[in-house]
Amino acid sequence: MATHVEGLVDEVYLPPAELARGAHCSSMEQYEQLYKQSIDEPETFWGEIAKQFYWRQPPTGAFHEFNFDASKGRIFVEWMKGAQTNMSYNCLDRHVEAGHGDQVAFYWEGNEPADSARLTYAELLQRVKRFSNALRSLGVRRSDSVALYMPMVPELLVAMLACARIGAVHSIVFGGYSSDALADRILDGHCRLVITADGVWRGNKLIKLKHITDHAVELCAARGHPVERVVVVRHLPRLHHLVPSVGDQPGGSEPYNVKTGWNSGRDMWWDDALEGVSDECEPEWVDAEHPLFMLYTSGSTGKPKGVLHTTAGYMLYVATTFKYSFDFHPEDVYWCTADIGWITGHSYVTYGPMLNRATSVMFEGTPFYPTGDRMWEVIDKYAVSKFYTAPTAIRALMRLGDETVKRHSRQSLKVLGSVGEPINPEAWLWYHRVVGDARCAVVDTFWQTETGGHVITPLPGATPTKPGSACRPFFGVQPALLDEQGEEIHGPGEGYLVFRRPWPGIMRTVFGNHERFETTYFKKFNGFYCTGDGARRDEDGYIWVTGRIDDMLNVSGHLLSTAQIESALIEHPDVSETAVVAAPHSVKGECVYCFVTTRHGVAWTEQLQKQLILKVRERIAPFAAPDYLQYAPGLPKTRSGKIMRRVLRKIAQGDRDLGDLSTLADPGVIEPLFEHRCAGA
Ligand code: 6R9
Repeated sequence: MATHVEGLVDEVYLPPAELARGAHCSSMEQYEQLYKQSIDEPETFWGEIAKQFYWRQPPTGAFHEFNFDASKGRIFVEWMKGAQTNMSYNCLDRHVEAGHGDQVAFYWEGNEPADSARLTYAELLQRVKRFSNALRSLGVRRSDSVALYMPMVPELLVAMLACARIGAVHSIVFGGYSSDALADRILDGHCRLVITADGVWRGNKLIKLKHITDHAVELCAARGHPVERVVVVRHLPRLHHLVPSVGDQPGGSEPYNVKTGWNSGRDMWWDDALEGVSDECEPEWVDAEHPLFMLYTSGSTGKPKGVLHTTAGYMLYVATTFKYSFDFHPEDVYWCTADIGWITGHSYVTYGPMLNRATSVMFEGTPFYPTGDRMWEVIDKYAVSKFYTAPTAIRALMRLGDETVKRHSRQSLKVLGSVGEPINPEAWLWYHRVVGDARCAVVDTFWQTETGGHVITPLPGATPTKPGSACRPFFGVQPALLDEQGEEIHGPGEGYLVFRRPWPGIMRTVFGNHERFETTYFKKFNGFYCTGDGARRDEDGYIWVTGRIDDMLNVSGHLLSTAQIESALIEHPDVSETAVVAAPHSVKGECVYCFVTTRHGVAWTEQLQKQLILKVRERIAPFAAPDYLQYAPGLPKTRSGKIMRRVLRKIAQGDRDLGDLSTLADPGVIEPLFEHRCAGA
């Protein structure tokens, strides 16, 4: 990493004066005041915010109830129970009825710069109503779950809002996952309907979504779960094919025939599903605690968890965090580069911006296609003022040099957001000085799929920022740091990052497994929600999230569990044991480093390594593929047989300072592991 910025890292960056002047929160005094009210009087604080939304019925009982202490019974969180509302009504009808139907909701920017479209709030509402009726006519009812395996196209927005409109629960699976991973999620979520597309170009690569879905549906059938319907968006033919024909890959000769494997009793084009449906669609009025969506996240056991979010609390929370963290104003053009398949896309591409009636950019492509200028071109094309991306993208773009950025104006930019993993100070400073010309606020937003929205973040018009720190808690959020014994660390110090009480956007359960919800998040420390991250608090009360302290890896902002990768590797008949650890990576943040012990007599060949990589790609996703595979004649274990991952992490980094080895059963395993270490890691 560059060292020329040393010294600046300790500096504090004040909110840009111009931004602070008109900001929703424009000083730390105001922040403290609002924060205090959110903690002392949550009902008044959130009750005031609730007034901007449409409620069919007000809450019937307490505005807010919860139990956060597993020793006192079942964990639960409720906001505004008994109130009735509808998310799609609040995202769409509310704005159209107020006369804003002609406002652009989304500028859609395709993978090819020549492909673009715009969608107003009124158009989107009309499409959502029609597709809601299509879903109903396909038999989807309130509380049914629907799987969405789609590219970043307008139909994805339409599908998710249509589910919300009819009270169905969407379960979006990121379009980069394999058929195995998709099948696991369809099964676990009991989805009988899957919405997908023929395919999508990501840069130069064609992803055959329909074929992947077909395979996933077969896997589900083999496991006793019939998927009744697959609705397919016809996306590829409407694109400008500057990319070499609809061939397989650039230079590939096989044309991609989406109709191969078409099952006419099951598969249906999106447009055909809309045939003859009505333009009118009364929303399903649902309870405040009615499920809105589930979204799978990696679990430390290896089995993904369906994180379940409900309606009202999530609505209050994503709307408010969006408004304050980006200091959103009606004249803004906002762009979040995340795929909707991740929580960042759910909360800050779809729901947060739409609840605030924002005009956003929705981007199908990648930062590097057709060139590494793409981000800056798009920013100038739409005059983006609020930009939100991930540290891994920032680091990759930083490598292309300052010139690539500087030859574009970027005058419209005001706030630069970061999310997904800890941002290293060098990348933070580059983002601030080069991308933002030192005149924009950088907001490093810490949160999780489970938290629904930002929980620790600066506010751009108020918070003096420090490069690498997510700064202070959002309204309603009370963080604490605990040591291994669960004792609270007051003042400066480092420990487990936990939260003392719920805010409206926190997850409510793990779909179909409430017990797992309680054990994963609440049983480690009674009375606290445990994030699984470590953090440090400095003298100013600023929080510095240091990263996962459980068996989780964060590769380019995507969470993966070591167990999940290990179980894919161990399926190979030549493998007897494996251990996967995170190793530092200059662009991805962390990468996947695997130790593999082969069965007796099996050679460690290149072919075997290729097969192992393929296994992981098939079982999980290409982005989970091991970066390093090292042969391990033996693994370091404690006398009770536990693999000592902390030692393996050091070996992966080539660090000989292994710490306390008194519990190591066989010290003889260490030296050979250093000998077989992968070069370059
Ligand atoms: C939103 C999202 C959650 C994990 C989280 C932490 C890491 C996210 C961060 C950050 C440091 C930030 N993380 N944002 N770490 N600073 N600003 O990414 O959700 O995919 O569930 O990942 O990501 O480790 O626990 P999710």
